[in-house]
Amino acid sequence: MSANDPLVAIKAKALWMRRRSFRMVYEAQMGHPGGDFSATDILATLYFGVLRHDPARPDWAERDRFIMSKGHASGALYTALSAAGYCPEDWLSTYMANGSKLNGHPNRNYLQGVETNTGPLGHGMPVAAGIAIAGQITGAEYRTFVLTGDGELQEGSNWEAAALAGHRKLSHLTLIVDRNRLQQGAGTEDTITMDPLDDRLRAFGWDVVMLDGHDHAALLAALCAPPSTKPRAVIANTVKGKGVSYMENQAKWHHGVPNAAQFAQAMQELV
Ligand SMILES: Cc1ncc(C[n+]2csc(CCOP(=O)(O)OP(=O)(O)O)c2C)c(N)n1
Ligand SMILES: [Mg+2]
Repeated sequence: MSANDPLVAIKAKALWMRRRSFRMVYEAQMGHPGGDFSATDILATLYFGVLRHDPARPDWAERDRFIMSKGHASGALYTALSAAGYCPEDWLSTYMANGSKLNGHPNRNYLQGVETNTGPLGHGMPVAAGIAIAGQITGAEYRTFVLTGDGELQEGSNWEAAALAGHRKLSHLTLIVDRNRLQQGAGTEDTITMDPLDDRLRAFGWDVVMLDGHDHAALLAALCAPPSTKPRAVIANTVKGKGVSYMENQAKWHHGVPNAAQFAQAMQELV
């Protein structure tokens, strides 16, 4: 791995994002750190290795679009956008404070780089499908990426969008599923079975790749692969709370917040 290998930058950004987003949650005493940490490596790979974008021109017509459908993991999105140059780092210290542009859930009217407002689950996929259809009609080259939670896929709206995308062969649409097997307070398979998620998506007309969602090289290869003739789903197997020993795979860290000792321990582990 050479110094200008994108994987070196992605790894460094992911570490910074975890440390910085957890500080945001600690200072606000609110947030969704478990889902921030399962998505961090995916977002770091997207923003620092995949997306064709320009923070100086957030409305550039040919930019790749990224929609953070699991909007509750705003700590991961805001740290990625800040590191990419969409807002000054000191905005992060205002997370969820009165008057902040960084709400608990992302708002495109407040922060450039946010493609569409999210938070109510099940909205990102339909919007992403619409954006991909617009690109297909105009012959644009941009690609549209959308990240959903796995519990989020229990919302029926996702499956309407998946059927539409498969039917219209939206080759420039990529769905990434943060497959951490936990939702709010319970396991996905204990709530509504999602497996076999890959076969379900294939039946809807999608190409499907399954990988380790913390493996930057695997993510980079899957997300940079040229479009085929179908929409692509990347099922990213992840660990909710990834990177902090007491948080990993613990449902209570969906929206748990650290005390001073827990925060200090996390900073020791995230190195
Ligand atoms: C329509 C809707 N219902 C309920 C919620 C409350 N909620 C926020 S996050 C969450 C669980 C999401 O689980 P998952 O999609 O697996 O996210 P992750 O594990 O990645 O945090 C719920 C129920 C919501 N935001 N929107
Ligand atoms: Mg989940």
